[in-house]
Amino acid sequence: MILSLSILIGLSVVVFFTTFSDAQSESKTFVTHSGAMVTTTGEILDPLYTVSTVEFDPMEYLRDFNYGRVSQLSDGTTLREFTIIAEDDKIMEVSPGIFYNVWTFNGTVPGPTIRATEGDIVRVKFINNGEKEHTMHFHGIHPAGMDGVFEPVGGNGGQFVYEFEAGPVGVHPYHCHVMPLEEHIVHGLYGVFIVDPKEERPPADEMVMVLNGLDTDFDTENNFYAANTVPFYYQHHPIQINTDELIRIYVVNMVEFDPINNFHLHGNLYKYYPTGTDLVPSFYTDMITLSQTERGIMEFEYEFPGKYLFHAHKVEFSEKGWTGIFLVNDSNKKSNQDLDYGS
Ligand SMILES: [Cu+2]
Repeated sequence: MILSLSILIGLSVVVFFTTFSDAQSESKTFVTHSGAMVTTTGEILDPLYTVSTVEFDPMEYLRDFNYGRVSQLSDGTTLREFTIIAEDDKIMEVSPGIFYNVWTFNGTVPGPTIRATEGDIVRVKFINNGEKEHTMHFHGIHPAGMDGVFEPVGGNGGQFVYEFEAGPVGVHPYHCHVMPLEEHIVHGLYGVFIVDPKEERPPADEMVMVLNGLDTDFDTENNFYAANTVPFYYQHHPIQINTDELIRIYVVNMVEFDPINNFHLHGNLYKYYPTGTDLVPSFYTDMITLSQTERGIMEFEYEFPGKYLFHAHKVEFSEKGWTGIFLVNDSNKKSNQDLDYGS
């Protein structure tokens, strides 16, 4: 197969071809827009030869929970069945003019948020329609053979069924675990797995935020950061919430290359449950720090209506996209249209 090697990153990067073979481990040399020379073994796809592009709506993803196809086993246990399809040939315009080769679970980055109750049986039919080998590695408790590490699933239709009991209670990442791991993760093969306690948490406006980075020039440094993939999305499309309503955020840090990330909320503090495994919060704070795959549950209510920022307090990350706004509507007013939230 002849690989077409070309520009992936819009007009900002010039690519010098060093190979036209399918020897994917060979280095390719780039000159970045700032003039630096970088060498990479990263995958390069030519958008002109890519059949499909990814459409991703971060607002829809935010509150979208996939509970699977539900049935009962003979002993009364709840069975939740999911089908997850991996692909690695899609292009997404992650920021205006910036086209990136995303590797996807069910067509998006992050993949779907999989949700079950502790003790349910989770059965995931995994289909690899990519070119490369991929797996699904769930964080949590399960048998070794279900760990998605030593059983790589071949591309072009390879299949594997992951089955395990959901647990422990909390919020966990899942991701591909094929080497080179950072390449498979940074291209987007990850998602969130929520295990609810049998006695449900109090009702809340629930949302998922995956903190991620995009290395669009393959130099093992991120060029963009985001909550839910699209830089600055929630700044330009504020998340509408209500005063005196419990907000619960399942937050997972999937940023590669940088050792830490963090989450700062303005005008408020939140209760924080690390990994979500305890029903009693460990912290009451406006700032948490997260290393790779660290995650937890945040809970808060706003007393006062208005616009409030949330963002990485690591300023480099917020200035490169990891920032957003909560637009808090006044629950006590019938219409919030006339409210002046400032500019
Ligand atoms: Cu993979």
